[in-house]
Amino acid sequence: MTDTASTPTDENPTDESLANTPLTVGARPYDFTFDPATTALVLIDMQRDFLEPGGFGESLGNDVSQLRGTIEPLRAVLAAARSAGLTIIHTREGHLPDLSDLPAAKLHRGDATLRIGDLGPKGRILIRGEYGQDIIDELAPIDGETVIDKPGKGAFYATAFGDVLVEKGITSLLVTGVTTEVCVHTTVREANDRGYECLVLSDCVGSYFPEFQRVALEMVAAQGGIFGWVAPSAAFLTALETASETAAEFLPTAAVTAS
Ligand code: TIU
Repeated sequence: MTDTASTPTDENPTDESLANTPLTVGARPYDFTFDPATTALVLIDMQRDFLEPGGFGESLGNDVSQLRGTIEPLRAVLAAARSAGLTIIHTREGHLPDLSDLPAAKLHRGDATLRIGDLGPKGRILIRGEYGQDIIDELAPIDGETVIDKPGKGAFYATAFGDVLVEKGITSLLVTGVTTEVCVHTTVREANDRGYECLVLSDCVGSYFPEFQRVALEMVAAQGGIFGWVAPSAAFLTALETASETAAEFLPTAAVTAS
Protein backbone atom coordinates (compact mmCIF):
# COMPACT_ATOMS: atom_id res chain seq x y z
CA MET A 1 0.00 0.00 0.00
CA THR A 2 1.32 3.46 -0.80
CA ASP A 3 0.03 6.23 1.40
CA THR A 4 2.03 9.42 1.10
CA ALA A 5 0.98 12.75 2.55
CA SER A 6 -1.10 14.87 0.20
CA THR A 7 0.60 18.10 -0.84
CA PRO A 8 -1.17 20.40 -3.30
CA THR A 9 1.01 21.23 -6.32
CA ASP A 10 0.48 23.14 -9.56
CA GLU A 11 -0.38 19.80 -11.17
CA ASN A 12 -2.66 18.84 -8.32
CA PRO A 13 -4.21 22.06 -7.04
CA THR A 14 -6.50 21.88 -4.06
CA ASP A 15 -9.55 24.12 -3.92
CA GLU A 16 -9.36 24.93 -0.21
CA SER A 17 -12.55 26.97 -0.50
CA LEU A 18 -14.59 23.76 -0.73
CA ALA A 19 -13.36 22.26 2.53
CA ASN A 20 -16.11 21.91 5.14
CA THR A 21 -18.78 23.04 2.68
CA PRO A 22 -21.59 20.47 2.55
CA LEU A 23 -22.50 19.71 -1.06
CA THR A 24 -25.68 18.18 -2.39
CA VAL A 25 -25.91 15.77 -5.33
CA GLY A 26 -29.22 14.95 -7.01
CA ALA A 27 -29.39 11.18 -6.47
CA ARG A 28 -31.69 8.20 -6.04
CA PRO A 29 -33.57 7.56 -3.79
CA TYR A 30 -33.10 11.17 -2.61
CA ASP A 31 -30.43 13.90 -2.55
CA PHE A 32 -27.00 12.89 -1.23
CA THR A 33 -25.24 15.46 0.95
CA PHE A 34 -21.53 15.23 1.70
CA ASP A 35 -18.66 17.30 3.08
CA PRO A 36 -15.62 17.18 0.77
CA ALA A 37 -13.37 17.21 3.85
CA THR A 38 -14.74 13.87 5.06
CA THR A 39 -15.41 12.21 1.70
CA ALA A 40 -13.20 9.85 -0.29
CA LEU A 41 -13.43 9.02 -3.97
CA VAL A 42 -12.84 5.26 -4.18
CA LEU A 43 -11.80 3.72 -7.51
CA ILE A 44 -12.28 -0.02 -7.31
CA ASP A 45 -10.07 -2.36 -9.35
CA MET A 46 -9.70 -0.27 -12.53
CA GLN A 47 -6.97 -2.75 -13.50
CA ARG A 48 -5.74 -4.06 -16.83
CA ASP A 49 -6.71 -7.53 -15.55
CA PHE A 50 -10.39 -6.53 -15.74
CA LEU A 51 -10.49 -3.90 -18.50
CA GLU A 52 -8.03 -5.16 -21.12
CA PRO A 53 -7.78 -8.35 -23.19
CA GLY A 54 -5.47 -11.09 -21.91
CA GLY A 55 -6.27 -10.63 -18.22
CA PHE A 56 -8.32 -12.23 -15.47
CA GLY A 57 -11.67 -10.87 -16.68
CA GLU A 58 -11.25 -12.26 -20.18
CA SER A 59 -9.93 -15.58 -18.84
CA LEU A 60 -13.29 -16.00 -17.08
CA GLY A 61 -15.04 -15.75 -20.46
CA ASN A 62 -16.04 -12.09 -20.30
CA ASP A 63 -16.15 -9.44 -23.03
CA VAL A 64 -13.88 -6.84 -21.43
CA SER A 65 -14.99 -4.11 -23.84
CA GLN A 66 -18.19 -3.92 -21.75
CA LEU A 67 -16.26 -2.07 -19.03
CA ARG A 68 -14.47 0.52 -21.14
CA GLY A 69 -17.34 3.02 -21.06
CA THR A 70 -16.51 3.73 -17.43
CA ILE A 71 -13.06 5.16 -18.22
CA GLU A 72 -13.90 8.60 -19.61
CA PRO A 73 -16.56 9.54 -17.02
CA LEU A 74 -14.28 8.33 -14.26
CA ARG A 75 -11.36 10.33 -15.66
CA ALA A 76 -13.49 13.49 -15.42
CA VAL A 77 -14.61 12.64 -11.88
CA LEU A 78 -11.02 11.90 -10.81
CA ALA A 79 -9.80 15.23 -12.19
CA ALA A 80 -12.60 17.14 -10.45
CA ALA A 81 -12.05 15.29 -7.17
CA ARG A 82 -8.31 16.04 -7.32
CA SER A 83 -9.02 19.74 -7.89
CA ALA A 84 -11.49 19.79 -5.01
CA GLY A 85 -8.93 18.20 -2.68
CA LEU A 86 -10.95 15.07 -1.94
CA THR A 87 -9.20 12.04 -0.49
CA ILE A 88 -8.61 9.57 -3.32
CA ILE A 89 -8.21 5.84 -2.79
CA HIS A 90 -7.56 3.24 -5.50
CA THR A 91 -7.92 -0.50 -4.94
CA ARG A 92 -6.42 -3.43 -6.81
CA GLU A 93 -7.56 -7.03 -6.52
CA GLY A 94 -4.60 -9.39 -6.51
CA HIS A 95 -2.55 -12.04 -4.78
CA LEU A 96 0.96 -12.55 -3.49
CA PRO A 97 3.36 -14.21 -5.96
CA ASP A 98 3.46 -17.38 -3.81
CA LEU A 99 -0.37 -17.50 -3.77
CA SER A 100 -0.33 -17.79 0.04
CA ASP A 101 -3.30 -15.38 0.29
CA LEU A 102 -5.35 -17.20 -2.37
CA PRO A 103 -8.03 -19.54 -1.05
CA ALA A 104 -8.23 -22.84 -2.97
CA ALA A 105 -11.92 -22.17 -3.54
CA LYS A 106 -11.08 -18.99 -5.47
CA LEU A 107 -8.26 -20.67 -7.43
CA HIS A 108 -10.34 -23.62 -8.59
CA ARG A 109 -13.72 -21.90 -9.10
CA GLY A 110 -15.05 -21.69 -12.64
CA ASP A 111 -13.76 -22.75 -16.00
CA ALA A 112 -11.01 -20.19 -16.63
CA THR A 113 -8.69 -20.51 -19.62
CA LEU A 114 -5.92 -19.04 -17.44
CA ARG A 115 -6.08 -19.39 -13.68
CA ILE A 116 -4.81 -16.94 -11.06
CA GLY A 117 -1.00 -17.14 -11.04
CA ASP A 118 -0.73 -18.52 -14.60
CA LEU A 119 1.40 -16.59 -17.08
CA GLY A 120 -0.68 -14.53 -19.50
CA PRO A 121 0.26 -11.95 -22.12
CA LYS A 122 0.40 -9.18 -19.45
CA GLY A 123 2.20 -11.17 -16.78
CA ARG A 124 0.91 -13.61 -14.17
CA ILE A 125 -2.87 -13.37 -13.86
CA LEU A 126 -4.02 -11.26 -10.89
CA ILE A 127 -0.64 -11.32 -9.15
CA ARG A 128 0.59 -8.22 -7.31
CA GLY A 129 3.37 -6.37 -9.08
CA GLU A 130 2.53 -7.74 -12.54
CA TYR A 131 1.79 -5.33 -15.39
CA GLY A 132 -1.69 -6.75 -15.94
CA GLN A 133 -2.60 -6.41 -12.28
CA ASP A 134 -1.87 -2.68 -12.20
CA ILE A 135 -4.27 0.19 -12.76
CA ILE A 136 -4.91 1.31 -16.36
CA ASP A 137 -2.82 4.24 -17.59
CA GLU A 138 -5.84 6.55 -17.93
CA LEU A 139 -6.51 6.43 -14.16
CA ALA A 140 -3.00 5.93 -12.78
CA PRO A 141 -2.65 7.08 -9.16
CA ILE A 142 -0.53 10.15 -8.45
CA ASP A 143 1.56 11.05 -5.40
CA GLY A 144 -0.56 11.48 -2.30
CA GLU A 145 -3.23 8.95 -3.32
CA THR A 146 -3.66 5.71 -1.43
CA VAL A 147 -3.51 2.36 -3.23
CA ILE A 148 -5.01 -0.62 -1.41
CA ASP A 149 -4.08 -4.13 -2.55
CA LYS A 150 -6.86 -6.54 -1.67
CA PRO A 151 -7.08 -10.33 -1.96
CA GLY A 152 -10.88 -10.43 -1.93
CA LYS A 153 -13.79 -8.77 -3.65
CA GLY A 154 -14.45 -6.29 -0.82
CA ALA A 155 -12.00 -3.46 -0.09
CA PHE A 156 -12.23 -3.98 3.70
CA TYR A 157 -11.40 -7.70 3.84
CA ALA A 158 -7.76 -8.37 4.86
CA THR A 159 -6.60 -4.81 4.03
CA ALA A 160 -5.82 -1.51 5.76
CA PHE A 161 -8.71 0.22 3.95
CA GLY A 162 -10.85 0.61 7.08
CA ASP A 163 -7.91 1.96 9.10
CA VAL A 164 -7.04 4.46 6.36
CA LEU A 165 -10.62 5.77 6.33
CA VAL A 166 -10.59 6.19 10.12
CA GLU A 167 -7.15 7.89 10.08
CA LYS A 168 -8.31 10.35 7.43
CA GLY A 169 -11.63 11.05 9.16
CA ILE A 170 -13.66 9.81 6.19
CA THR A 171 -17.39 9.24 6.68
CA SER A 172 -18.71 9.24 3.07
CA LEU A 173 -17.56 7.30 0.02
CA LEU A 174 -18.04 8.11 -3.65
CA VAL A 175 -17.81 4.64 -5.11
CA THR A 176 -16.65 3.90 -8.66
CA GLY A 177 -14.93 1.05 -10.50
CA VAL A 178 -15.51 -2.50 -11.62
CA THR A 179 -17.38 -4.73 -11.58
CA THR A 180 -20.64 -3.33 -10.34
CA GLU A 181 -22.18 -6.51 -9.00
CA VAL A 182 -18.95 -8.05 -7.69
CA CYS A 183 -16.24 -5.83 -6.13
CA VAL A 184 -18.27 -2.60 -6.12
CA HIS A 185 -21.28 -4.25 -4.47
CA THR A 186 -19.19 -6.20 -1.98
CA THR A 187 -17.37 -3.03 -0.94
CA VAL A 188 -20.55 -0.97 -0.69
CA ARG A 189 -22.15 -3.66 1.47
CA GLU A 190 -19.08 -3.88 3.71
CA ALA A 191 -18.98 -0.08 3.99
CA ASN A 192 -22.70 0.14 4.73
CA ASP A 193 -22.37 -2.25 7.68
CA ARG A 194 -19.50 -0.13 9.01
CA GLY A 195 -21.58 3.06 8.96
CA TYR A 196 -20.28 4.77 5.82
CA GLU A 197 -22.58 6.77 3.53
CA CYS A 198 -22.01 5.52 -0.03
CA LEU A 199 -22.89 7.26 -3.29
CA VAL A 200 -22.36 5.01 -6.33
CA LEU A 201 -21.68 6.95 -9.54
CA SER A 202 -23.71 4.99 -12.08
CA ASP A 203 -21.69 5.67 -15.25
CA CYS A 204 -18.38 5.20 -13.39
CA VAL A 205 -19.14 1.60 -12.44
CA GLY A 206 -19.29 -1.19 -14.99
CA SER A 207 -20.38 -4.80 -15.40
CA TYR A 208 -19.68 -7.42 -18.07
CA PHE A 209 -23.46 -7.99 -18.02
CA PRO A 210 -25.80 -5.08 -18.89
CA GLU A 211 -28.67 -6.66 -16.97
CA PHE A 212 -26.54 -7.01 -13.82
CA GLN A 213 -25.46 -3.37 -14.15
CA ARG A 214 -29.06 -2.17 -14.13
CA VAL A 215 -30.23 -4.43 -11.33
CA ALA A 216 -27.12 -3.96 -9.15
CA LEU A 217 -27.67 -0.19 -9.17
CA GLU A 218 -31.35 -0.63 -8.35
CA MET A 219 -30.39 -2.88 -5.43
CA VAL A 220 -28.29 -0.10 -3.87
CA ALA A 221 -31.00 2.57 -3.97
CA ALA A 222 -34.08 0.37 -3.38
CA GLN A 223 -35.98 0.31 -0.08
CA GLY A 224 -35.18 3.94 0.65
CA GLY A 225 -31.45 3.47 -0.04
CA ILE A 226 -30.82 0.15 1.64
CA PHE A 227 -27.09 0.29 0.76
CA GLY A 228 -26.77 3.95 -0.26
CA TRP A 229 -27.39 6.34 -3.13
CA VAL A 230 -26.97 6.25 -6.93
CA ALA A 231 -26.32 9.23 -9.22
CA PRO A 232 -24.77 9.88 -12.63
CA SER A 233 -21.32 11.47 -12.53
CA ALA A 234 -22.75 14.64 -14.11
CA ALA A 235 -24.73 15.27 -10.91
CA PHE A 236 -21.56 15.02 -8.82
CA LEU A 237 -19.65 17.33 -11.20
CA THR A 238 -22.50 19.85 -11.13
CA ALA A 239 -22.46 19.88 -7.32
CA LEU A 240 -18.71 20.61 -7.29
CA GLU A 241 -18.99 23.31 -9.98
CA THR A 242 -21.87 25.03 -8.21
CA ALA A 243 -19.90 25.03 -4.95
CA SER A 244 -16.80 26.45 -6.66
CA GLU A 245 -18.80 29.23 -8.28
CA THR A 246 -20.50 30.09 -5.00
CA ALA A 247 -17.18 30.09 -3.13
CA ALA A 248 -15.58 32.33 -5.79
CA GLU A 249 -18.39 34.88 -5.48
CA PHE A 250 -17.65 35.34 -1.79
CA LEU A 251 -13.85 35.55 -2.08
CA PRO A 252 -12.13 38.96 -2.21
CA THR A 253 -11.17 39.87 -5.80
CA ALA A 254 -7.47 39.72 -4.91
CA ALA A 255 -7.80 36.14 -3.78
CA VAL A 256 -9.61 35.12 -6.96
CA THR A 257 -7.11 36.76 -9.30
CA ALA A 258 -3.97 35.84 -7.33
CA SER A 259 -1.79 33.37 -9.24
N1 TIU B 1 -15.36 -11.27 -12.17
C1 TIU B 1 -15.84 -10.08 -11.83
O1 TIU B 1 -16.88 -9.63 -12.31
N2 TIU B 1 -15.17 -9.33 -10.92
C2 TIU B 1 -14.09 -9.68 -10.17
O2 TIU B 1 -13.64 -10.83 -10.18
N3 TIU B 1 -13.49 -8.71 -9.43
C3 TIU B 1 -13.95 -7.40 -9.36
O3 TIU B 1 -15.12 -7.13 -9.53
N4 TIU B 1 -13.04 -6.44 -9.15
